[in-house]
Amino acid sequence: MSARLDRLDKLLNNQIFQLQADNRVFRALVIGKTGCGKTTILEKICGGSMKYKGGETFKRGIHEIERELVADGNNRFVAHDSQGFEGGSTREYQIVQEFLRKRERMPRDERVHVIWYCLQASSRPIQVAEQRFFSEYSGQAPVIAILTKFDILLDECQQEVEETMDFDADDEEDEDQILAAASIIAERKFQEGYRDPLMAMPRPPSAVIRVANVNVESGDREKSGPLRELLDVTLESLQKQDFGLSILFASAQRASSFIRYFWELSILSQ
Ligand SMILES: Nc1nc2c(ncn2[C@@H]2O[C@H](COP(=O)(O)OP(=O)(O)O)[C@@H](O)[C@H]2O)c(=O)[nH]1
Ligand SMILES: [Mg+2]
Repeated sequence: MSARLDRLDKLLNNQIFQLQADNRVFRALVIGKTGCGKTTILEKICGGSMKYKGGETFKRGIHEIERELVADGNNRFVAHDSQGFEGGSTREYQIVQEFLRKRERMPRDERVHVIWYCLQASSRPIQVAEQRFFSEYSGQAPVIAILTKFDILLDECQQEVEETMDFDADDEEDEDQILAAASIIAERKFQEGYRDPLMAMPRPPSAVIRVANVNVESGDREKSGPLRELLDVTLESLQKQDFGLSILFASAQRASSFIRYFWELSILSQ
């Protein structure tokens, strides 16, 4: 299986890809507070550690958001990073708005093709920053809201269950029940605390998803595990807008080779 995948990989990389999308770049803006897991997601999606393009020679005085992040060996997926609107920071908010407006007037490859808005899972409700962004955003790029570190929320729920219910955490059967109860509570927190309120905003995201254990190495060739839903909803929202963009995303990402093959082959059969 793996050898066949490798052959297909080479074939697609060397031929089809160059025919279909030579030199085209997929561009994402990732918004979220420092430490919420943005870089970890990007590294999985882009297939390597993220570095600023142009490195040290980059012009001074240009805001961080303008700097292009790419993974080693993959120039096709370019990311921009915003630290989010901590405490409702108006300045960063304006910088993001201006960046998006400016990019919309630029040539195809310079535009932002998707926005991943990251929020770390916690017991806190959505903040002023999110309320503002999802009330006012009117750009072209689809926005996916991502609740990060869902595993931590699940752990917290598990502790809650252990403390409040009459279970013995050392008993295997009880352990299964604790986990089942904790999953239900965590899922409800996700839906009622994040998904429903965000989807009820005046300018709701295309989708609200959660990701867990993105930082855990799976050792699996198909690395997409924790990010499968992110890949799926991103592809789906892009496809609604512009089929070519969804192909571009599928071939620029490095988290799932299956998705890459499937979408690249779909362009051949058009
Ligand atoms: N528990 C947990 N930790 C994560 C997850 N994703 C990232 N982290 C950790 O959170 C920390 C900050 O992640 P990073 O990607 O650098 O955040 P950034 O500042 O938003 O770019 C790192 O120590 C990561 O290993 C996750 O899904 N679950
Ligand atoms: Mg980072």
